[in-house]
Amino acid sequence: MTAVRRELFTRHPENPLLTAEDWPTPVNVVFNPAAVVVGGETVLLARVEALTGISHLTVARSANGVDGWRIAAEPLLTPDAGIESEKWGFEDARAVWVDELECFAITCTAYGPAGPAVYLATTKDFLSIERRGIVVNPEDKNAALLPERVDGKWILFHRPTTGFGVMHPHIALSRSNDLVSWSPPEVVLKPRDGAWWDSLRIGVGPPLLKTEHGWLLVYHGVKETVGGAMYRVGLALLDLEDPTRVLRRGPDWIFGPQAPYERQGDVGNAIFPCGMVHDSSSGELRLYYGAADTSICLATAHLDELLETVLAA
Ligand code: BMA
Repeated sequence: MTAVRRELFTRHPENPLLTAEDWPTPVNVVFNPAAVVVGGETVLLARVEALTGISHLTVARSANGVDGWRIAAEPLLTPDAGIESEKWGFEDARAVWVDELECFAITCTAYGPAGPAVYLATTKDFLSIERRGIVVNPEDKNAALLPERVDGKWILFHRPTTGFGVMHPHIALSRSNDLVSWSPPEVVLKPRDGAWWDSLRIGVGPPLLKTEHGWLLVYHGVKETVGGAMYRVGLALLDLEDPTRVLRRGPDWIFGPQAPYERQGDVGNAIFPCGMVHDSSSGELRLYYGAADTSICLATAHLDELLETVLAA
């Protein structure tokens, strides 16, 4: 009997949920959204690539997180004409509710001539935003803040791509007392070697989820192939008190490009998750991801199954 290889996430039958066609103005693509729940509604903060090639971040809201999306008339975060370090746009937001601050922290990439940098903004409602500016200098991206302090400090996961010997960029974390100045990066998770699915570079997906077993890390891993890069998704579990300690790392990817809308697009074979909503009453996880740098898609899983899988690693 042939073993049936089953992915942990199930694609929503209505995928792709959002494309450029759904936008009120002409745009090239919409992808890689942050995802949170605000007042019972699902709020996505989508990366919108305009017909200039430059991206901004715009909110889409839906009562059920699947359809009936209402797209904001104006971007929430768009490059300011006078600021060099964001002149090529804002990309790939992650958002997390922070009890202590009584607001959501949005981490995204600000892109300018010096390279991509980690940018922080805060909001209470995704209607208006407070710009806090660049918190980690280029080249760095794929950032997510933990929702609470660990050992008295804020923890920011990010992915530096410069520095001596960084050929295969890894996931790092920095610590801060004030969300302004951050400690030098400490290594958390490195790409695996050789032919592994996550051998070229890796980065945090959605903000990490606190569970009784540790911080659940859903990350993207890239493999270089003769056909181009393949972006897939994997799991790791980090120690709650010392998140540089990797308790478990799944060997297999748990979600990879299969559907036509993931295989083909501006950048084919890319699954890039930036938002995950956890329904604590049902245990359901809704993973919102960019498909082929072209559309916004949804896949669901159960937290118990993910934990079971990663704990067995
Ligand atoms: C990464 C980021 C993402 C993008 C992905 C695939 O480096 O720039 O925004 O979705 O590549 O192109």
